[in-house]
Amino acid sequence: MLRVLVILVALGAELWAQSPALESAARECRRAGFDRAAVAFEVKPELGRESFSIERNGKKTVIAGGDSTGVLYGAFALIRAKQLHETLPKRETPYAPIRWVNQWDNLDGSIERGYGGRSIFFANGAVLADLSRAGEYARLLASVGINGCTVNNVNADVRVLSPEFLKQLARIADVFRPWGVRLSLAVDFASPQKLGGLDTFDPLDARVAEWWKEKADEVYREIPDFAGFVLKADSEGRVGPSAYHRTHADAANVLARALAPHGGILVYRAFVYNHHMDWRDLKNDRARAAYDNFHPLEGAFDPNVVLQIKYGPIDFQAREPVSPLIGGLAQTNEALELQITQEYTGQQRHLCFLAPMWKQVLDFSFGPGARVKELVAGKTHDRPLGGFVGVANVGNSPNWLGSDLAPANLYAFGRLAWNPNLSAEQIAQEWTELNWGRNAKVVRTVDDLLLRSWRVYEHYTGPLGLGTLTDILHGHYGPNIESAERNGWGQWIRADHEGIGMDRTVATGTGFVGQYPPAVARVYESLATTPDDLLLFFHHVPYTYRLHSGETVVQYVYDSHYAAAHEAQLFPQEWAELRGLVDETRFERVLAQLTYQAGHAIVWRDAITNWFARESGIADEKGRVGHYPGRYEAEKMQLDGYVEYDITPWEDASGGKGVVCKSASCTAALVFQGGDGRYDLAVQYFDLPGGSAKFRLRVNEREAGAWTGDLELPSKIPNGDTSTRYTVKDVRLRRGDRIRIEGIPDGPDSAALDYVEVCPQ
Ligand code: GCV
Repeated sequence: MLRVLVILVALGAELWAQSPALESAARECRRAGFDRAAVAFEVKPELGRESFSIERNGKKTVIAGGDSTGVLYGAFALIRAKQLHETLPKRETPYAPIRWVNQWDNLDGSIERGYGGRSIFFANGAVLADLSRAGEYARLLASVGINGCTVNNVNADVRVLSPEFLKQLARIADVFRPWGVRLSLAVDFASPQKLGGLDTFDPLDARVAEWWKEKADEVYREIPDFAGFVLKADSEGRVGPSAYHRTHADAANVLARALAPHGGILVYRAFVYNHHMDWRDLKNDRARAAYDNFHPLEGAFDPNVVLQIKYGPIDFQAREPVSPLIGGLAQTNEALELQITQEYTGQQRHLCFLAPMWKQVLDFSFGPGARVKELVAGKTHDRPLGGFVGVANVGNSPNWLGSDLAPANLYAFGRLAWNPNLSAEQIAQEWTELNWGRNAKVVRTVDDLLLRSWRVYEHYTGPLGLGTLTDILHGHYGPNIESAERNGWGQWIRADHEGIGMDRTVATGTGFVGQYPPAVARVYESLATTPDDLLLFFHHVPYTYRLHSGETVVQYVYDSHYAAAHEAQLFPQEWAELRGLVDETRFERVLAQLTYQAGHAIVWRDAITNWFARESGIADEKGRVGHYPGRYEAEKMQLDGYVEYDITPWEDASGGKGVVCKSASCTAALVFQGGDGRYDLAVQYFDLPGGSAKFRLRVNEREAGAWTGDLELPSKIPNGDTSTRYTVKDVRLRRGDRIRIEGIPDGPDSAALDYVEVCPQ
């Protein structure tokens, strides 16, 4: 009964919103150069919600939509086909009803894990007066078929539900509406108490239920097409039903019942785990948490509840196995949560196109007819809701995400949510042609960079299923392997001098493997069948354990890091070939980004390989790790004003040390000991935020380079987050030349240095 009600009211809301989407469709077609008389629209409900067909009728192109949003999607499909010179799609239906983005925007205008500037919705505790960017965002989302946007952080501010704020939020919904994008809100579970003044937020208390009901009624008075609430509860310090010994189903249902009469849905995040777990207990395992918490509640959720499940059991790492909870539900609606914002995948400073990873997730099979895409879209069991949620975190930077290549991930998310059967290659090509033009060399180069980038990133960060190996306690950016160990966060890799990896088997480990259906569990339970890519996620092995490839674990780590860091050096070189073929502004920006990435890949390579060498006591059989011919450590140079500084963790700097400038200006000098020739001169320095230190590089008295350290990187101290490389190419050097760096600090930026490397050309 409730299910029927949900659908009927949702249709009612759609009729209400019909004409703005049709107007948008007409405007978009005109904007794309279609003659007013050349395109006709019609609404044919029999096509189905949000679906469209495109037909030629004489000289006219007729776009029919199952509803007005369907027409709008048809218009965008027509425009895309025109721009890509492709044949027109005949008929399309979205794969799943939920195709949402989440924004983790705070009301002060900051964005949690956002790398694309400030919020386009909020500043100083209020909704922005000018919402034109928000409207443009909705247009962008609609162009790839996204139909919902949660505008505030899942770590929700209770004020969003206050009467005055709801009125402001209604203005965002107004600018979304013409694009078929429905607004949703993340809410604080304690709202009845914190905002409503009740003495409880117990979900089974009738007063609490009534409070949520009245609140939902109020929300719908302000925003008639409101999509629903998102709830993060009992997770990472957020309050939840455990405060009253209630279940997640109790929590979800009380909100869901308030929303149901309006056709709204309640999206409940399955990202629930104990972040104070005892790391000494080898049976403890954060990966188990989602399944352990939610699987027992099958059948207890109302039909308008959707569980939003992160693709992996930990947290958006560069590689994880698919969350077993996705395959473990048959009666509960589910949505797959992917992360567009590159929290653990390079924060938009590194190119990391995620579609190839997402495709592996979507195509992962729990058994016949039970691939992830089918499960989350509710195709396997009779589940009315489901789909895809991408954490986007766009900001006010001109390119939305703070990088000119990162929007490929937003595009890919939308396209896959619409049709997960598209290939990563097709999506990359579409995005490239739409954004960089159709020059064959440009398309080939950009596509190739995109499609290699995830594997490259994975291989100079955390391979073999170890997770990203970044600093999990702070910025989630640079290397800090042991930050994962010996604390309650549960991202353990269980490394010691003998071996590495979490034993998650049923036989001897945490039993996590047993959460998969038997056919899948058999693969992961056995060392012989676990894919190398996930080996250390599932098993603890000695460093000398041989992979399927024949290499030992430790040698593989060395080799893959050298290979991937080398490939990252090629990225800016390949991009440089496009000079003159793409617009100069973006060309230069991308070149700077890829050059930075190439330098940071070396930081990663050295940190991970040195750490493995020390921990395992096993040398690199190719003699590279720990041996850096041409490298001069700053702390061993002739220093004037600079003082030695211990880097934490030690692996984040060459030799574990750097130097910081304690005066108005400092110098570090060395005498070149190599042979006469032409070299690239690389200076590894620490670009600290809050100031723009200046550097000058001289060979004898000749200036070879000058630069400013003006990046805003995530850490305030010299470490793997801030370590940055500046390279001057093709410098003529003679034995005995004096190479000198002058650093001029600026406020907190102490012009810190790690080393100079003289690299033969
Ligand atoms: C919004 C990770 C992130 C947090 C985020 C959390 C979540 O832990 O680091 O910033 O919080 O995931 O998804 O809720």
